[in-house]
Amino acid sequence: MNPDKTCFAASVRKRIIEATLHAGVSHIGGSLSVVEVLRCLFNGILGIDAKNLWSRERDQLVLSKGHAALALYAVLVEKGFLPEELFQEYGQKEETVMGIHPELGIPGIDAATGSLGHGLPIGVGFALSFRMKNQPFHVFVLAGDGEFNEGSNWECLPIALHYRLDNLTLIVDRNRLQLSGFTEEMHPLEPLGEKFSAFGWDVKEVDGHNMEAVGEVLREAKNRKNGLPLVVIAQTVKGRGVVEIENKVDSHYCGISPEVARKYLDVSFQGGSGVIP
Ligand SMILES: Cc1ncc(C[n+]2csc(CCOP(=O)(O)OP(=O)(O)O)c2C)c(N)n1
Repeated sequence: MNPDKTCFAASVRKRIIEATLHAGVSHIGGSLSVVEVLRCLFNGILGIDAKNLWSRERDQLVLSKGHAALALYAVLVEKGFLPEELFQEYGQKEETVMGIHPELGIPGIDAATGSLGHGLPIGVGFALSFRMKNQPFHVFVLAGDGEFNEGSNWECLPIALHYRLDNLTLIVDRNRLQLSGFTEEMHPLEPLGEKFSAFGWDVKEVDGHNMEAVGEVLREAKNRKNGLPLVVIAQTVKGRGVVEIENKVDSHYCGISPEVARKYLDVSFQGGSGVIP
């Protein structure tokens, strides 16, 4: 293991594709859409390193869209936080902690998620606890846009404002798709930013695949002291990087053929260059 090494979006994408190929099926679409956000969080935003990996006394990340666990595992293994042998168990073993959804007990996983609509409530609790204990840590919650079908998410918004939780940042992966269709056709969310604003939250929008822009907005998020919780709406593409499934409903939970996988896995890349963005 080489703890705390830089991870690159291209290598994370390759791992997601390879693991999907071997497992036969995964939540590949929603995993590929959050690669840049996770990569930025783990490269210099989250105060997490090999020494405090298991600690609650550090910034916390709640992957509320728990079905995208494969993306998080891929980042953790690239960072050297998750052992390679454990990662290789994904989709290969009945008895493994490398499940479809993240569980406590896996290095770098701060909350067990998978049942949608619970990550933000957990994140509000973490942030409130840091505030009450006067601890300087920040909480990031990464949620899907389809997750805003869940009333529990909306119930949290006034609570976070009431407690002035500027140590809380919600990132919404706005890929405009949910399990079986486009959000605006199934459960319309727009104008999403205005809805968060109406709850008194600060709102920012960013191109969720532009690493520099994402890094900047998340760095600023961590340094805020204005008493307002923040939502970052990250405009993304479901399945990003694998053109065969990009922006397709079926990308939610599917396999990848060896031919398609080979197209992406065979390219030689160094540090993020190559065909896979
Ligand atoms: C409470 C709950 N209801 C239903 C599901 C099944 N489910 C898994 S993913 C998903 C769609 C989520 O959409 P979104 O949050 O937009 O995820 P993305 O499209 O980014 O993968 C659903 C309904 C679940 N995990 N939890």
